[in-house]
Amino acid sequence: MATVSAPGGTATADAQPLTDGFHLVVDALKLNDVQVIYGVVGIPVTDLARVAQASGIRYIGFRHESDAGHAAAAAGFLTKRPGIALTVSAPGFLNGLVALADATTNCFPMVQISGSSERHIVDLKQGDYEELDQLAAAKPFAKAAYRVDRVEDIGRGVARAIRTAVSGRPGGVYLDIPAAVLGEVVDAATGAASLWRVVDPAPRQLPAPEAVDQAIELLAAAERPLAVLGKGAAYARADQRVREFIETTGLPFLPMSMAKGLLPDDHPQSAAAARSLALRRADVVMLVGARLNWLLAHGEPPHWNPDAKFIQVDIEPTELDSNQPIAAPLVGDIGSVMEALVERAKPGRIQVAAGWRQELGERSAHNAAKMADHLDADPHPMQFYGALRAIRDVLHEHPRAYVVNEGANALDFARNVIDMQQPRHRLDSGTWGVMGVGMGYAIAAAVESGDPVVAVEGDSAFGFDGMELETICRYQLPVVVVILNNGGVYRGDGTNAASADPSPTTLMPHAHHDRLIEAFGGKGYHATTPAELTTALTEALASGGPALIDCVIDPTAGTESGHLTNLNPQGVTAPAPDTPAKKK
Ligand code: ADP
Ligand code: TPW
Repeated sequence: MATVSAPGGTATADAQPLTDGFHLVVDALKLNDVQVIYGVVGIPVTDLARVAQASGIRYIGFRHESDAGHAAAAAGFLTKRPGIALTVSAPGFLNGLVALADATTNCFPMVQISGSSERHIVDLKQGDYEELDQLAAAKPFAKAAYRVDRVEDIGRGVARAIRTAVSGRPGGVYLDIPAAVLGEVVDAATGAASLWRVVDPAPRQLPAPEAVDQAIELLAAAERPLAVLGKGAAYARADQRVREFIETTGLPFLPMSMAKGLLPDDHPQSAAAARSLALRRADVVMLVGARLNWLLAHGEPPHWNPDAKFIQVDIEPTELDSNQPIAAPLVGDIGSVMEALVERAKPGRIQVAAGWRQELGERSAHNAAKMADHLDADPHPMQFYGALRAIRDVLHEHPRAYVVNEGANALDFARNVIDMQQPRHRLDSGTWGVMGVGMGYAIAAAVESGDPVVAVEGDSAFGFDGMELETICRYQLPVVVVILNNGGVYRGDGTNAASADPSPTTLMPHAHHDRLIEAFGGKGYHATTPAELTTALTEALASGGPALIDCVIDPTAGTESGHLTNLNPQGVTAPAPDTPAKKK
């Protein structure tokens, strides 16, 4: 049998040029502009990564499939094209599934391509190497799941996966390719003819003019209007149109965490520093690519004005009315909707009363002054605020830098302190509040942009994917990981009243995470004061190479679950929480 060793197939003496499933998958991805694959190799996909590299696609090899999947998801968010994750059968596939589900939850487009074992053995449960009905397993967790059963369907499967991932509400798509299909050999011309390039994978979806007018009416009649910008608005890459609408109307706006920077955080219309007041008082709220889910208290009092009327701009019609009545549905893609709003709102039609602007402005100034007091205090041991002020100030010198952020307190504090000036430059735990996205997101941001990345991590959060430091070093990525190390899940000062073992929230006290990166040739720093942190971060960013700063935070700093303490259920027999250790 002819061997197939080069993309597009090779010819033997007088035979037809041949190709195989591996090459066809790669050719189909290339045809659809895929430039990077994030994955972990093994049977049966190792050659797929090799063929991809030989074709010019970049393959980034991870240490765990979750991290590769999170990287693909972040790449999807950052580029508006589906990120590609590659996994091996059964366990590798399942490891990747968390990220696929998370991408779907976050509305990020990605495709998890996984090899799988022999179909006929799997289907009769005969006990194959890494046997699992992966298609069935993926379905509940993905926007869609497809399997390619014949080599001639590879082009169709890739096209379908790409279109499904990015069209409408974006999400995670699973594409199952059994080993036998990857290894199947066909003649190269037939193979090439079976591939196609997806035309306009995420077509514009225009809103109906009367729906636009209805929303304008509502905004025009409002006394205290407010726009809430979500990560869907950041994803939509309609930056100018969003800005034009907000600025021509003068609407106060609140950015959700991953929409920070869509308009700069220091924009005069930002109501972020008066968030609670804005939610409680607004009478007409325009949601732009933001769901009324738990992150927005489901639109309910007492957080929200009980009489608030909602306008919702979203590409997904079934999202509307999921929590509150939507008085003005605006279904369409954000770019088209914003364009229509600007076109149809006559200049001056929407006005924001000076009193409302003043009310928000005064509360913002008051809250900013309170925050400044915290930031300016310089207690020892270091608190979250001191560390974050140092990080914020260094980042002001690096406007191109991406910020990745996870943890509980580390997330809550950093979200408020670190201001963003650029759209899509902040990636965080997202809709599910997932720990362990940090390294994958940081790697994707660095790979996709070439710009520096600062990952601000709780020490527990970092532990979920810390081995990817090796990946960061192997690819020499400009990633600086800052660990806000208070020695615990949440706080680090818990003693255990129930057992001689460490308390459930305790992590190793005095851990030197900086030594981990040194094992792989990266630069480690240990900082115990904001000044040391400033020096370390400045130097690390200047070097352009991989670095980790272990930033020692007071173990008593922070609260259980950060801002979400109230979500911990309190049963009748709730055990005593970990008690803070007595100071010696
Ligand atoms: P946040 O967490 O920032 O509030 P969500 O993830 O809850 O944001 O909401 C994002 C919303 O944006 C989703 O409902 C999704 O359907 C929507 N969306 C995503 N892309 C687009 C787009 N291009 N146009 C319109 N809506 C979009
Ligand atoms: C995949 C539960 C939420 S926050 C957190 C955990 C384990 C870590 C908090 O400690 P950290 O931050 O990172 O040190 P800080 O600043 O408060 O000290 N598993 C997954 N996701 C979640 N959200 C959890 C567990 C959790």
